[in-house]
Amino acid sequence: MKNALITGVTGQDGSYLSELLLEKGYKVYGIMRRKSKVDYGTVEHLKNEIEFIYADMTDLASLIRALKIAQADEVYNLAAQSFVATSWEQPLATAEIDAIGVTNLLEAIRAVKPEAHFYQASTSEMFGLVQETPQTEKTPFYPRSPYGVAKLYGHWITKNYRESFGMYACSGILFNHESPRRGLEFVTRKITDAVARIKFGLQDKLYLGNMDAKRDWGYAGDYVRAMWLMLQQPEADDYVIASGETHSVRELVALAFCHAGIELVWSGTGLEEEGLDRETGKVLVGVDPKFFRPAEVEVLLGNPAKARTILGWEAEVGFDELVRRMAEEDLKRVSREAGENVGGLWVRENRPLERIVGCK
Ligand code: NDP
Ligand code: GDR
Repeated sequence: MKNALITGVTGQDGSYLSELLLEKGYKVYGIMRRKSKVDYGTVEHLKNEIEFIYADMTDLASLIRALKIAQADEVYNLAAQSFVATSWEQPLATAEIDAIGVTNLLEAIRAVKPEAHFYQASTSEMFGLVQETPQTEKTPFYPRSPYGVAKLYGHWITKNYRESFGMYACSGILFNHESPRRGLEFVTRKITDAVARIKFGLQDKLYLGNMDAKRDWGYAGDYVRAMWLMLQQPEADDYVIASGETHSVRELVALAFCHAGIELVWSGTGLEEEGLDRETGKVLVGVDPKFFRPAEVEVLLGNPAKARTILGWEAEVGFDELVRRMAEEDLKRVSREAGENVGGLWVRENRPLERIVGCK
């Protein structure tokens, strides 16, 4: 039996990765921060299967202690201040956790278990102002946020420890990946949650920032498989993990509403842009400048050819299916919260009412 240590275990990816490793027979240790109340986040359902260790990415001593307890064969560093918008509000905390934190963890591994295989959660945000499309492992970086800059440090220090000390250290350059477990602050989940709340009368309108932004969105369950595959190779290396498709925020909004049986029509431009319910004429989507970023990453599109060839990795869930899963989970949850069972249809058939056929 192998031992794995996951930082960021209570986040979206931590939960899918824990499920994968437990299924494969690993003993899973997860790093957790001390909070005012115990909060297992996305791994509440696994709280008896994961062994939790209190530690923090900014506290080297706690990471050394975690390594000593876990004696991990594989270490997955998923912990981060991961919300790009917050990185302008807390640039120093972001750097402490997302940049220096990686060195803390690498030092802890070097001191306690230097032969461990290490995974670093790098990101497409490092491409930022993109220098070529689609982006590959060889595309030059140009980060556009304090988050992207901090992650770029984490990326290079991982490569540097591989080259300097011969450590088995990999970076996965993962493009956006989402799921019904995504935090509500990220745009996909903000949208699917709002669609459900609007559908069941708990919210009037959804306000967004830059709807022209385009992202290469995939499904988190597929992406954690790639993390594991990276650590099973004979040599450590870096890989782009992406869907190879890009879609705008506006497309995602329209598709999510479609899954709730609402067809949107758009009017106006820029800050005046609105999305209206075609049937009722009610304005359901508007723009709020507070959601724009000081510097934006306009478009991302990854090429996962290297991962396909070397790791044999393929995404199983495409964009349409991803949005459908997220919308339906939120519609189910909110319908329960709203106490509205819509004649029992949600619970019985597990699908939305009056769904528009062929949502696209
Ligand atoms: P989440 O925001 O869902 O999870 C982040 C995790 O990091 C949480 O468990 C959080 O714990 C933990 N954490 C934050 N600060 C610290 C700290 N100081 N010490 C210890 N733990 C801490 O992120 P995701 O699951 O979406 O992403 C996982 C990783 O992958 C992140 O590093 C992210 O930057 C990166 N990434 C994500 C992509 C995506 O599209 N999801 C794409 C590319 C990279 P707590 O519950 O205590 O807050
Ligand atoms: P991102 O994800 O910044 O790509 O980082 P997010 O979902 O926050 O934004 C995606 C795009 O949508 C635009 N947008 C909005 N975003 C949010 N959150 N809220 C809004 O109201 C809104 N309106 C428009 C944004 O401007 C942006 O262009 C995610 C995180 O998971 C990172 O940790 C990870 O590294 C990258 O993906 C890859």
